Amino acid sequence: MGDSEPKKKGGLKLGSKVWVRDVDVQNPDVFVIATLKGIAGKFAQIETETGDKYETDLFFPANPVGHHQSDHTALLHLSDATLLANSKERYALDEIYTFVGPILVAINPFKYIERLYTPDLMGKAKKYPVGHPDRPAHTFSMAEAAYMQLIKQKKPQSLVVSGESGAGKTEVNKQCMNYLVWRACDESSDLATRILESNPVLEALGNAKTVRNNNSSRFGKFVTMRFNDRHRLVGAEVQTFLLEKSRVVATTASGERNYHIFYHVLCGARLLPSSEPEWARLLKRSGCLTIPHVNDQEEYGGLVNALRNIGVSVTENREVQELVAAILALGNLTFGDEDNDAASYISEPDVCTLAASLLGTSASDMEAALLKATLKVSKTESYTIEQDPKKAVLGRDAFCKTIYQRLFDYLVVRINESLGTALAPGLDFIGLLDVFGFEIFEVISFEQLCINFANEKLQNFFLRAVFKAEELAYKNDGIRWEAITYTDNSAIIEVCEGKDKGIFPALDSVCKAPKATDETLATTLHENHARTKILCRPKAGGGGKGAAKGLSDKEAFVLKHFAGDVTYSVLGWLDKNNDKLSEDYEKFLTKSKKVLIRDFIAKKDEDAKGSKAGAGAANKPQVQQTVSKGFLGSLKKLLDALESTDAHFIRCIKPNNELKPNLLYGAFVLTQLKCSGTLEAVELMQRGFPSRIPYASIHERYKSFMPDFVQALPPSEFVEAIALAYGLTKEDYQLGMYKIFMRSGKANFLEELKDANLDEMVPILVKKIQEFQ
Ligand code: AD9
Ligand code: MG
Repeated sequence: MGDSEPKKKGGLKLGSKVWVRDVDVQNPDVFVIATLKGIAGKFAQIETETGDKYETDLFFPANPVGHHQSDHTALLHLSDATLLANSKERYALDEIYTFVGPILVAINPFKYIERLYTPDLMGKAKKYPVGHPDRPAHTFSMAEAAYMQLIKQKKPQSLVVSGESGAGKTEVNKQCMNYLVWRACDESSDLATRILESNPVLEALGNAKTVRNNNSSRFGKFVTMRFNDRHRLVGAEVQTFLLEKSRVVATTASGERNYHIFYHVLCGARLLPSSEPEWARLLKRSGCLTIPHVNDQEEYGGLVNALRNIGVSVTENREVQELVAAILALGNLTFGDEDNDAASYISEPDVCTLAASLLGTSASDMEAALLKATLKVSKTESYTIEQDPKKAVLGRDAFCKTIYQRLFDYLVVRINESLGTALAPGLDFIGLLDVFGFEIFEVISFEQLCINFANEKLQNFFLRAVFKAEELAYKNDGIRWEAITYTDNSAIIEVCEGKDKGIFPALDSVCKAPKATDETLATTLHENHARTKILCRPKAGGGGKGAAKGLSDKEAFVLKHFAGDVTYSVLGWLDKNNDKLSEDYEKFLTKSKKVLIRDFIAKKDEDAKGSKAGAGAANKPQVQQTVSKGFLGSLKKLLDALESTDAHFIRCIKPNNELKPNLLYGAFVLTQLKCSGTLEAVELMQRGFPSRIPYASIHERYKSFMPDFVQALPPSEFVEAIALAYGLTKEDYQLGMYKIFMRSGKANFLEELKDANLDEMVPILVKKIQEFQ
């Protein structure tokens, strides 16, 4: 919502309470409460409770205190300020979920609130339909809405959960999953266990401690839960995106760890000379070895069980652990002096032998793969060269990253096999999306462009879907709906993926050009987009949030995202995009005696060999194409799937960066509401009938001010009578099944009711009532 809102202050009286943007921009609460003392043109004289007086046009009518609403749209006055005030009032009462019309906002409590997850609450979510005043603002209600719509519309549904790192997306996903299992899974089936046990497996491999979250998911996930024609849950399928595989070999940020599985296997499986994380170079570099309240030894037991529960055999289970241990062993190898040696050698032959045996190969094959490379001079001719230490390190790291990614993909396939045995084509589904939020860091690179572009696509999808949902909300309540136009973010999407000139296609063509460098890419991008105002040159001395200061236009570009300007450094993009494992390493893998490695990790052409499940097709390694093509392909698949659904959105919000309970910073929350498109969605609702106030709540609150005969009216007539008596026209509101829908700013009259002169009101009410009886 923009700051234009205060101008719609019609009906505000002197002496009313208003929110005013604090002159102190550092104030983490953003707004302070004040009293309206006078109005001159569009400016108001305001006095805060501490006695500060000023004149401003940045003020917002406040709602009465002590009447927090479980749906922001039920507030009398709806603005950035009141949305924040309502959120804060609720959060202080441990009411962490609030609707904004069809959207649910969830603020992470950073503490377990037991009463929010009881079977009783699940029962309420099941009992009360959308729009009913007793429907709890809860993830369960969102899952129920999706389920009911699946049944009624006979159409796939999705629950799209978004938010920044640590905002609570994964927890919300699990709550929705738990609800759907409770709601629709036959008790006799062990499907529920298999579905729920897929989470610990995916989290062990794909989650890590970061500075933002002790259990941060480093991949995107779309789980489709499948229902038969009796609406019972019969299976599920997991699709994953963009695993951050660089973490495997480059966990250097202090306070962060590598993937959980490394620590579990190191201390639980006893496959390596030590079970202390200090032993492994890949784990010790960041200096962060443990997570508070997490025991990696115990987690190891949980992981082995979870793997067994999803159907992984004892042998396979062991081979998975051996592969993980092999990566740790490989990480400990050094190859001589990087600055002085022309040819590399292995300084730790025992560790190399151990890595070879864990991978089921001979030590000599392992050594050759690490130290030598085949150089092709023509189609038929090639010779072997020795790697210098720098190249040996790069080759080893690429190998570790690739086999880890393939292990991850393989286990997703195994999970899908375990969840998909009962799947038949054409089953309806509810998709649960747990996707990384928009990222603005100090160093922004290719990975963040992928993430932020995915967010632009999802934002575009969100805006279109909010329209559809608005339409549905009006339809459900029997309200007339006129389509509203809005501006979307198609322009930036075109700048990213547009044919030829878009950033991703340009990257692919620069990668193919001989002698091209990262600088060539930057220059090409600036030339391609010289006329757009969306991709710009970095300003002198930096520019854009999170920009690494001082980057030139040969090294970087600025993109104007919906969530703000971001500077991207193009350093290393050509290598990142061409990320392929060398033929030598590929051949080496085929020599393994381990079934897991030979048959799956080394597998290059999935289609030729055929996947066991078929269900894991989305996770097949994209070997031959560029990273950018593979990413765009899987994003398209996701959006196609989402487009086929009715989407229900859950926006997760992080209240503070300290990960502390009972602490909420207004400015921080507001920024996230903006980035998630929630404020934009409210703005969109503003153009229709944004205030949707249940009859029952108006009746309850105001009836004591009314004469007896008005009190006795049914709630909807009661509300209409007084709305008309207060001068609202038929254009200003519509009556729904449970609520009155009012245009922006038209709910003010409810406040004036308390001061109404009944002697004047009664004759007007009688007349109005007679008119429509
Ligand atoms: V990331 O993008 O994967 O880094 P998420 O998924 O958004 O992130 P996550 O769900 O992992 O965040 O939540 C972070 C932490 O907040 C959890 O580990 C819990 O400790 C805490 N949390 C989140 N939601 C709840 C909740 N509803 N109740 C209690 C919660 N704690
Ligand atoms: Mg997560």
